[in-house]
Amino acid sequence: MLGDKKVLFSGMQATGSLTLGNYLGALKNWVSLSDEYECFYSVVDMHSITVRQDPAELRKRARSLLTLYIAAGLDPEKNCIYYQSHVSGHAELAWILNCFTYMGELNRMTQFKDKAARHADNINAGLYTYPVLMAADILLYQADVVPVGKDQLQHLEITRDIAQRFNAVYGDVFTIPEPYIGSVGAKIMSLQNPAKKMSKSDENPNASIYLTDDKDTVIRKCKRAVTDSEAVIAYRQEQPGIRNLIDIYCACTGRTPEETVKEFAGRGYGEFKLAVGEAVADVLQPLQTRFEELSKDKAYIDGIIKRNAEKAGYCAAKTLRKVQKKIGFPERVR
Ligand code: ATP
Ligand code: LTN
Repeated sequence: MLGDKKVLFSGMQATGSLTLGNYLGALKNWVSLSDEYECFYSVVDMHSITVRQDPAELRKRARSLLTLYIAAGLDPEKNCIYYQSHVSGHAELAWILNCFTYMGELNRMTQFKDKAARHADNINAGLYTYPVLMAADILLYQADVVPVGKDQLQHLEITRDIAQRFNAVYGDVFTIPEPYIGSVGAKIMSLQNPAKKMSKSDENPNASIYLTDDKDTVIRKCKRAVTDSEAVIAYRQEQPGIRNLIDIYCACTGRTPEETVKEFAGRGYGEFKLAVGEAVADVLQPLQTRFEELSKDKAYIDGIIKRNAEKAGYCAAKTLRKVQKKIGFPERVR
């Protein structure tokens, strides 16, 4: 608890352009939860360097992502929006938690196995201990709840295990966090292969809708989406392409799958795909306008970066001091 509110922590990596999957699966839920909790939303740039990055590009993307958090509707006066690398407590706590994490646990992480296979020339120790840094992010702020997409559940599980192990030795130091998975948009699939999740690192640009895509591009991508030859708009497992488009349509319009199936009964795929494209473009357009406006206001964004890094740093230091004391590091002499 911070004040009378429970604490929420989440973050996104500044790698690649954000997709509609990132927005519907994560960012949109963040906005809807932001009144209820004391929120920390981090741009996790320290996680990004587990794969090679171009420095100028990383800096640019990190700033765009932070701006996008605000453009999506997170009020930076009420939510602590900051860069992970500006708060040294993340790295300090991660080191301590490394000493409470077993290699056997890390060996089981599916994201590590996937990324190691994709970056076989750079399987570094950071990629391996990535989940420990993520645990440090969450535990540093004593978060009660962590909104993520389904693919991050395994990392939440290891965070809970590390926290419980630590608490068992030193008493109630860490709050045990719960994951929060939104009901709609939890897993948006690729438009070119509905068996795969929509991902910002997909090589095929037609597979993902990017948050920066203009209306014509969005409609073109929806029209090209892989479907089937059933020629009926139904919400069922056997039609994964259409099902995914229905999920997208519902997440963008607030309608239910049943209402959508009724609305498009007897109509063709072409017409439905156009409606999906228009619904997506209607959601993205205000976000893009706000992003453009905010990007021009350098002083405003700089102020937020500075103030929020201080606020996050203050909260992080409180937990870190407590942990350092518990494990027996010497007290500072003032
Ligand atoms: P990458 O392809 O680089 O691994 P990604 O697109 O999977 O990236 P992340 O940065 O790993 O994105 O995820 C940011 C957040 O967005 C996470 O909470 C994740 O669960 C969520 N997310 C990512 N892709 C989807 C998707 N297709 N549907 C729903 N949520 C998603
Ligand atoms: N691993 C996450 C990003 C992330 C995160 C976190 C999410 C890093 N630290 C803490 C929630 C809480 C990802 O790739 N989506």
